Amino acid sequence: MLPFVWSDDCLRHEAAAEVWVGVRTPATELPARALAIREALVSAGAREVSSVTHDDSALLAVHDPALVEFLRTAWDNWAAASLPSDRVVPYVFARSELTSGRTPPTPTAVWAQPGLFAYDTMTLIGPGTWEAARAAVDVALTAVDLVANGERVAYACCRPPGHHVTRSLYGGSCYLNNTAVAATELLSRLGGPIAVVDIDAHHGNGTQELFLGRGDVLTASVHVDPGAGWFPHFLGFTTENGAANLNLPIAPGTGDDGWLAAVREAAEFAASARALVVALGVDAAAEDPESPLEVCAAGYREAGRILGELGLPTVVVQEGGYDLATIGPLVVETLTGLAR
Ligand code: SP5
Ligand code: ZN
Repeated sequence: MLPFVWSDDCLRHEAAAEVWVGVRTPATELPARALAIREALVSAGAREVSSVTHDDSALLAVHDPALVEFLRTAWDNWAAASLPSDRVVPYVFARSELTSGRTPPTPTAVWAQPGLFAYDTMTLIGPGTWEAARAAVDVALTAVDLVANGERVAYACCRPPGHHVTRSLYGGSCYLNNTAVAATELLSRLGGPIAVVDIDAHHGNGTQELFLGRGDVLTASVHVDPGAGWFPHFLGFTTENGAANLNLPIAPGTGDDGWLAAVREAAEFAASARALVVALGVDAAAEDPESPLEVCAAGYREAGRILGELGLPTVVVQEGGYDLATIGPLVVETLTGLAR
C-alpha cells in the first residue's frame, strides 16, 4: 500500500488560459488532472495521506523571498488594479541586460511587476494560484516526511507542477519548484548526495539551475530535445552536462525503447545517491498533447522498475501530464514499477 499525499487546496489554481505566440488559448494544466490521478491511485489501492502544513524554511532555502512575496500577493494586487485581463500576465520583461546587470526597481505599475519574475507568457496567475502552489509545496514536504520516517517510496500529488521554476523566475505552468524543495529537505533530513531524476517530457530547467555547481544534489533529466523546437528551448542540452548534471535529450517520436535507454542512464547516474527524488511528468506519453514522445504504459511501468531497482528512499513528485484519460493510469503504472 504505497502512500500518496493529497491536498484539496491544489485544486484551487485555475490558470484559465495560456498566452502562446500572442494568442490566448485554453489552459491545459487543469484541476481535473489531479483528480484523475487521485481516482486512479485510489482504485489501485494506494493509501491517501492528508498533506500537513509546513513552515516556509525549506521553501525559502530554494526560492528568492521576493519571488515568494510576489506570488503571494500578485492576484490581490492585480484584482485591486481593475485591469482588463482576468489573470496576472506579464507584458514587459526585466531582462538583466536591460539594466546592464543592475537590480531593477520594483515598478510602481502593478501591470509591470510580473515582468520581474515571469519568463514566459503562458503561466497565468488567478485567484487560487498562490494557495494551490503553496499547498503543492506542503504536499511534497509531507511526502518527504513519510520517507524520512521510513517509507521507501512516497508519492506527492502536486499541482501546479514546479520543475521549470528557478530561484527567482516562474514559467512553464509552474510557480514554486516542489521537486527542488523536496530534494533540499531530503538532503537536510537524510544527508547527501540526493539525486533528482526528471522524466517529465520537458527539461527540468529550474531544478537544474537551482542546483548548478553543487555536488550535494545531482540532477538528471530525460526530455524531448529542445533543439528540435521544444520548451524550454534555451536549456536541456548536453553541453550543460557536468559531474553533477546529466541532460539526456531525445528526438521527437521516440518510443519506449529509446526513452527507457535514457532512463537507464539517468538511473545509473543516480545510483550512488543517498536518496532519490523522481520528478514524474507523464507527458512523454503517446497520448499526450504537449509532447511528441511516444511512451506507452509498459514503458512507464519499466521506468518505475528501473528507478525502484536502485533501492533508494524515494519521493515521487508529480510534474506534467495533460491527457486526462491516461495520466492517472500512467502514474499508477510508474508507481507500481517503483514500489515492487
Ligand atoms: C510542467 C510542464 O510539463 N510544463 C510544460 C510547459 C510547456 N508548455 C509549452 C507550451 C508550448 C505551446 N503549446 C501550445 C498549446 C497551446 N495551448
Ligand atoms: Zn512537461
